[in-house]
Amino acid sequence: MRPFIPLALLFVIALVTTTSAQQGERGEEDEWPCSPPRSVIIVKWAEDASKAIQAAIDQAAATPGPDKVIIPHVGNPWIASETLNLCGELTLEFEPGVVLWAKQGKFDDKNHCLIKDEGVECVTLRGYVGTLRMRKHDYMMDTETYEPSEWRHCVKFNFGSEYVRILGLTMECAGGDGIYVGWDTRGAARPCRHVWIRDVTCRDNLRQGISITYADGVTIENCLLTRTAGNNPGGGWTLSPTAGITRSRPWRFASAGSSTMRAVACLSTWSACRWRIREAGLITSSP
Ligand SMILES: [Ca+2]
Repeated sequence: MRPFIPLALLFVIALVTTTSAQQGERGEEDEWPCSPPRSVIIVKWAEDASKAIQAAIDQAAATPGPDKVIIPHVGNPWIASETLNLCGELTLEFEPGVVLWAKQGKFDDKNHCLIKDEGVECVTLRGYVGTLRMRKHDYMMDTETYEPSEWRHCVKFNFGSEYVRILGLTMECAGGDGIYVGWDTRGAARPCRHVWIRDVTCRDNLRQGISITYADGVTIENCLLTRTAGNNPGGGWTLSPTAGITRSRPWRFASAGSSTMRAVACLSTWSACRWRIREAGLITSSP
């Protein structure tokens, strides 16, 4: 005789299981050691968005404790003429509808990125319905103005930053990757540690949606990587190499193969792939 389990009890079991799963999925957030912002700085609109936003970030850096800098939605794109340098203990919040757009004719150096780190801790870039946009097609077509390159990323972390979150933003038309996390090029080979990338869309970027070449503890969840084209490998994402990585869960597109390059191949077409991946351990390649 089969044991009788009341429907209500089944519901409770299902609820507990779901809650446990959600807690497991968000478990790393429990490890987030950073304090919430104590003060808020709202950026004032300016023709040169870079100077206005950088001034707010510098103000946050000069203020003891964690701060939030808010870029408000003003109805027009914020036009950036140069790279924004992040400070520590910073939440950079893009209000819904905000577009930060690289100015035409700027970012001409092959390594110019829209946003980069300086080896800091406790940084959150948050922008649900917020967009970081570069000018990939200009970079490809106008080689007199723009030095040919595959390194003009929307967001670059490669100076050993720790506790980094990128949430909800769309990265598009980068002259490189939407997001790059890699080597500290200043000599000390320090990986970025504890990086969360969640609810991000990378669209129409030149080289990759996301590249992780050197990091320790990366969580990537619920991202949409699509329409990467223009420079090899031209995929959704790459981790290089995969040796030594401990996976806490299967890749969602495991049917495409378990190697990174197969994963890249899966995402290298015009088709969009939604996926979730969690990685723990050192992700590295030769410098
Ligand atoms: Ca501060």
